[in-house]
Amino acid sequence: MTADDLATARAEYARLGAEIARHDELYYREDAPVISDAEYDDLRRRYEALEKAHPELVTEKSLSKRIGAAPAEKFAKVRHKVPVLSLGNVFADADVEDFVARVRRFLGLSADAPLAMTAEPKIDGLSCSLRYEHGHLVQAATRGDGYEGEDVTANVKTIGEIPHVLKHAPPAVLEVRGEVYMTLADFAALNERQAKAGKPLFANPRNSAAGSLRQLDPAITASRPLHFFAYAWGEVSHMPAATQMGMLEKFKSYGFPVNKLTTLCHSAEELLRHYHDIENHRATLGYDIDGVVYKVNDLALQERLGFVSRAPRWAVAHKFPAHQATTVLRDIEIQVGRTGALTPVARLEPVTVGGVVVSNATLHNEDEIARKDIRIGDTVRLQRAGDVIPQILGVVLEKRPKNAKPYRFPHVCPVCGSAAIREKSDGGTDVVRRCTGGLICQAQAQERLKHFVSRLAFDIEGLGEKQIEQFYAEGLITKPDDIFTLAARDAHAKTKLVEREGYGETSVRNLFAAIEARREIPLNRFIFALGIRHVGETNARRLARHFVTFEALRKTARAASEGSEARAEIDNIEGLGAVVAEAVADFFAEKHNEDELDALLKYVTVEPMEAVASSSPVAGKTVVFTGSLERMTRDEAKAQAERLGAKVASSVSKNTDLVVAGPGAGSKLDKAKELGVETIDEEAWLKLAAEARG
Ligand code: 9MJ
Repeated sequence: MTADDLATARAEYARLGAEIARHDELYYREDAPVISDAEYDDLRRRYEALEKAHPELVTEKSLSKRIGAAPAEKFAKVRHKVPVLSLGNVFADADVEDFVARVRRFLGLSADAPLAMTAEPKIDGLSCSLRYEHGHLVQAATRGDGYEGEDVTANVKTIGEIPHVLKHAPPAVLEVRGEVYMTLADFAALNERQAKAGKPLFANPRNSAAGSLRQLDPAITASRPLHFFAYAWGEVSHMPAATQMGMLEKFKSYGFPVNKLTTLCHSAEELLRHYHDIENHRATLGYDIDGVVYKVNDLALQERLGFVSRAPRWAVAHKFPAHQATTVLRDIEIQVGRTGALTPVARLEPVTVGGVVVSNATLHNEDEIARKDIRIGDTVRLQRAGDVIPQILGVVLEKRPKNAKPYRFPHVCPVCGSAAIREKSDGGTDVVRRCTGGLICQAQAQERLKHFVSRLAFDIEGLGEKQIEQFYAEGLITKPDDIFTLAARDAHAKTKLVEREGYGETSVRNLFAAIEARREIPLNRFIFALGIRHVGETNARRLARHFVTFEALRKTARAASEGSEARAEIDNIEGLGAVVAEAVADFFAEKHNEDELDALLKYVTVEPMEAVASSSPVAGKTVVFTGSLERMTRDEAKAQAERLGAKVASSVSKNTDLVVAGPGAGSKLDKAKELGVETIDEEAWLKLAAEARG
């Protein structure tokens, strides 16, 4: 080799190195790659080939030598020890009165008994859970799906307002939760910098806070001015206060910012007064809030109130009114969903509503279009509240063009041509028109696959809606089990995945690894993934907790014909009921669903539901309450039993383990005696519950 050859190689090596570094920067730091994975892999290959041919080129500065040259591809997952709560929303003043009345009713408080509640501004940022051990920040995680978030410790440590070490003797273990946010001024300045650098702009302060925190490079987070307000907690080794207000004061003493506008109120009237006060000051705060959160102040009462699904009964978010605008309806398109529902979607002349450009809105169903007499070409009034899909409120009749035609809702599926019908039931005619094509309808099949891989179901990284559409169109994935044979088929395929537009070796490898990782899946996710009607995340969890294994659920569901014991068993699971029981039975009665399950279970292992980790003597038992209770309301008793890991049923059967009978108990008590089921009174129940709590 001549000196010239070596000089050429050296120049090429330097050029490639710089180019790869630039693409790393674009990909990892700016979230804006400009080349495909395949092109990137090719650059890397050429770089490595040069190193092999000319080892003398390699220096300490070479990409292959740089420790941590390629940042971690994604954040590690963090399982929240205590799930992060979500809040129920209300919009109207009357709903706030209902909330307070509901709390009083649940606790059995009279209208004049004192009940203190906090009212806190609802910060529109990104919720975050900070774990401190012996006063030191050891982990920070995003909310994620509430059960599992992302480890953003390094990034959070760059936020000046978040203490690394706490003051004033905090509990040994303390998880502080709150909102990371960006001020309006900093948001405007950041967007100005983005614009100058020719980079994409952030839509609002919340997105920019999220984008800034979820950076793989903490140096970028550090360059973005983020703030924090503490308002809640997760795991705490011993509670330092007995009220919400007391906890906020403690947080402040430990060194956290807490929101000054939080006040203690004693009635719905006072809550509303404070709400309207905050609403009037909203524009002068300097940061975005989207409502006011009300919380029962006494933590012992919060404990008694408990939860419905993941939302506490003791708190509610009172949202500010939605933003409105008017625009022109260009067209109505029909989308066919997973269950065949035909949903009309309004295609609109794009318009800004509360800072967000809207070009689509939901029209709900055909009755809604008829009732509002919405015609194509009409000028319509539009509303957007929080992060819900924009809605069309009605038509501005004065602006109706002469040629506007009433809309005729299709009676056949626009995708597969099958009849689309409105089911009749005891309650009348369903408002939703559904395609009767089932899985022959490509839209339904595709939507079911999208649901199957979605975040709360199989959650396969790299296999989202876009990829499902692509693979479905090519016939590569047309049913769930195809996902798990994709890698094996690809190994023998004529055209391999890597040769496809948008794919490279890295992304294909990652996709196959992500699929592999999901061959084992928790039961609740698996049930949710099946897309059974009326079985969302919460009901999937209820079924999983009740049946523990998939085999047990399947056996009962198969036997759950109308009027059977098996149907009653599902119906009786707390929170389910007849409609869900019927939907579950219907799903397992369909041969194609059973075939699909058999195919899928060849590749997938469903993990049994973890037993309720509790020393509670009633964990896993089925309890029935009957007669009147004197020390607590029926709702509270049920909630308490569930917290102790028991299942609460509404009727007594041979599956019942324990009946709690108060005065006036009638036929249920008789049945319990007849079946020899253990029966106790309210006093004995309360003793049992106290022992269980330790
Ligand atoms: C916000 N976003 O400001 C809660 N929040 O409490 C306040 N969020 C909350 N509280 C329990 N102030 C769950 C969420």
